[in-house]
This record gives sequence, structure tokens and C-alpha cells, in this order.
Amino acid sequence: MGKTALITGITGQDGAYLSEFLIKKGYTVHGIKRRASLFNTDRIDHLYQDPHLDDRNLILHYGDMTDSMNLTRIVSEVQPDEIYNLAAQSHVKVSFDTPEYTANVDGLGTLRILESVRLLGLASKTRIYQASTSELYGLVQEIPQKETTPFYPRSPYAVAKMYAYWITVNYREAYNMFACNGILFNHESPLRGETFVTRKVTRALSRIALGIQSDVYMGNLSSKRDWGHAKDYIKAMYLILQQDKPDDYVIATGVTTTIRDFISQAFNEIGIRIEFKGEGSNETGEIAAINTPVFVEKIGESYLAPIQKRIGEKVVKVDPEYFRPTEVELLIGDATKSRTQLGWEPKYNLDMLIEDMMANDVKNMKKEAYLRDGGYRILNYFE
Ligand code: NAP
Ligand code: F7E
Repeated sequence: MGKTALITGITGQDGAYLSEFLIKKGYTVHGIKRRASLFNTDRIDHLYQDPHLDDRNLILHYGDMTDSMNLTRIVSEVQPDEIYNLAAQSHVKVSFDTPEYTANVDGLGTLRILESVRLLGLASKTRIYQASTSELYGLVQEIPQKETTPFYPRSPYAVAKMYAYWITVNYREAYNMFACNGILFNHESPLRGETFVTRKVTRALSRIALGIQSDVYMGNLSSKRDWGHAKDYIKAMYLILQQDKPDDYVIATGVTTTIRDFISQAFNEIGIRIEFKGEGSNETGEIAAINTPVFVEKIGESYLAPIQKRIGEKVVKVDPEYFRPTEVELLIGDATKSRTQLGWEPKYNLDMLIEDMMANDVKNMKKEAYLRDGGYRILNYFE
């Protein structure tokens, strides 16, 4: 008999990769999904199975992190060996607009999971992974950040996650539960939500190159993030729950990059060199060179794609609307403990991550351009 896992936040980026990974390992995966007016299961549709089939390995339950009774009923029905608590209002900027809701879902939601396991008498059976975050380090007290670095949260999101972190530690110590925090630094992928900075950039650049969009407005270009690939990071979540003893681990690449450099590298990926000029909200990114000519073909004739005519144009601009009331300027993790104790090693570096994300978005936008303009066929890189 394989193990049974319950994943909250199964419809999110990490939930989707983790479900696929656990199913391949022989798990039966149960997931909690919110009711929405649309399906909202795009990321896991390839794993979906008809509820009338016997022996399903993916089973979805309606639920919400704000609803204790519903969570307790699901935990009771599923009797999971492992719970991966990934559900959260996960957008830092949005947490300034919805602080109470974020605290409820991200902070108290974690308590609800822990308490349901305890009340149902599952404390010695069910192992719990809590999706903690590098945002806890906020105004960093040490460089690089590791498990012992003091926290200094800088957003309602991070403060809520700080409660979740400590309540997880408290339940481990008070009730002997196998409850662990993965302190994960930013991780991205083609499945990343469209409003996080990396995906916003890879989508916008693909659209700019194809002439669907003229420019992109960004926030703080100088902050630095330690970006990894979500496919590597979900493996760490699994490893954390397979250890002999519960503990907390930092998961990071140890490399940090500015938003500005991420944008430049993503443009490079499609043969476009960009130059940044000016400062603060007056900073712009201009097209300095196009190294790979991009052709489009329509009804037999081929000509240069719209981007070709745009040398010198300002394609990246700053809108202070995207600035945060308090910013996390620098994150860089030290994952020595994970490497030595879990044997965790990331396969992707930043170049590979950007390549994966750009290839995916160029493919998506190519489809969009084709549908919109009725018959474009984009050649070269876009082929
Ligand atoms: P994500 O793509 O935003 O997914 C969040 C998931 O939580 C979605 O399935 C979402 O459902 C669900 N959710 C939100 N509010 C909920 C509620 N009230 N009740 C039930 N489900 C709810 O986030 P992610 O990038 O996969 O991250 C997974 C977890 O790791 C999150 O807890 C995040 O805070 C944390 N984390 C992420 C990173 C990172 O860089 N990605 C780093 C450190 C920690 P819908 O699909 O219905 O919106
Ligand atoms: O911002 C700057 C922004 O929204 C990264 C979540 O998964 O990782 C994520 O949180 C940086 C910030 O991620 C734009 O100011 C500039 O400095 O992609 P982000 P985040 O805030 O780091 C952590 C680890 C989590 O736990 C969270 O759940 O990029 N930035 N211009 C921008 N950010 C956005 N979103 N949009 C911009 O236009």
C-alpha cells in the first residue's frame, strides 16, 4: 500500500508539481480546492481522474483554509500519512491590501490544520509540512540567511507566515508532532502565477517581442532575490517529511540577482539586448540591439516582426504603484543544512530557469498572436 498525502493549495504552482511527484512515487494524493466560479484546476488537469473510477490516485475535496470544520472533516476522512500545507494568500503586495484575510488564511489556517490533526488523534501518524518562506527574514539580519538567522518580517504576509512558522514549532514541541518548516526562498516555473515578478516579465517580454504589447511597467528593479525552480523545491518538501526526526530547513540556491538583471537575461534569451537608463521611478529599459532577427510569415510572404523596428524604444518603465510600503531588498539563502542532512541539490540554475519560463511563454504568446492576427506564423526562435 502506498502512502496517502493531503495537499492544501493543490491548484497552486507548488501543489501541481508536488502532486505529480508524489503520484509518481505511488502516493494517493488528496487535494483541497476552493470553490470558484471557474474550474481553476488548469495546473492539475493532466492529473485529473473521473470520480467514478476505482483506485484513483488524485482526489479533490472542496474546502477553504478559513473553515475549521471543513478542514477537520477532510483530515478525518483522508487519514493522511503526510499533510503538505501549501495553501496561502501568497502575494506579498496583495497582503498589504488584504491583511486580515492573509492573517486568517496563512496564519490561522496553519493552526487549523495542526489542531485538526491533534484533535483527531492523528498526532503520531500524520507528518506535517508547513510552507514557510524566506520573507520571514525581511529586513535581513545576516547575509546569507540560514535556519538560525533571526526573522524580521516586512509585510502582513510575512507576519502571518511568522505565526505559522512558530505554531508549527510549538505543536512539534508541545505534542511531539512530526511538524516541519521548509523555509523556501523564491521558486519559479512556467506554472508561476502571472503577477509574480518572474512570470510577469517572461509573459510581457514574449508579448513585446511578438508585437502584442508595447511595454511593461514594473516596481522596484533593484531588489534582489535568490530564485530557484519549483520542480527542485517540491522535492525538498518531500525529503523533509522522510527524515527520522522533524526539523526546519532552508531551501535556496545561494545565488542572488536583481530584478533588473533578471529582465536583461530574459530579453537575452530571445536575442534582444536591453540597456537601463535613469533612476528610481524615472528608470527605463531601452532596446539596444536585436541579435537574432525575428521574422513572421503571413500568407506566403515573410517580413520582420514588429520588434525589429524598435531599437531605442523604451520597453521597460517603472510605475511606483508597484512599490511596496516596506520592501525586502535582499534575499540570499545558505542551504548547507539541506544539502548535508537531506541530500538536497537543485538541478536548475537561473539560466535554465529563465530558458524554461521564456520558452513556455513564447509558445503561449505565439498561439495568442496567431489567434489575434489570424494567420501569423512566427519563425526563428519562435518556431
Ligand atoms: P500559489 O501558486 O499562490 O498557490 C497558493 C494555493 O493556495 C492555491 O492553490 C490557492 O488556491 C490556495 N489558496 C489560497 N487561499 C486559500 C484558501 N483560503 N483556502 C484554500 N486554499 C487557498 O503559491 P505557491 O507559489 O504554489 O506557494 C505554495 C506555498 O508556499 C504558499 O503557502 C506560499 O506562501 C509558500 N511559499 C512560496 C514560495 C515561492 O517562491 N513560490 C516561497 C516560499 C513559500 P486558488 O488556486 O484557488 O487560488
Ligand atoms: O516580488 C519586485 C518586488 O512578487 C519579487 C512569493 O512567492 O516569494 C514571493 O514573494 C521582487 C520584490 O515575489 C515588480 O518588489 C519589481 O522585491 O515576485 P514577487 P516576493 O514578494 O519575493 C516569497 C519567497 C514568498 O513566500 C511569496 O509567497 O520583485 N518587483 N517589480 C515586482 N514584483 C511584482 N510582483 N511585480 C512587479 O511588477
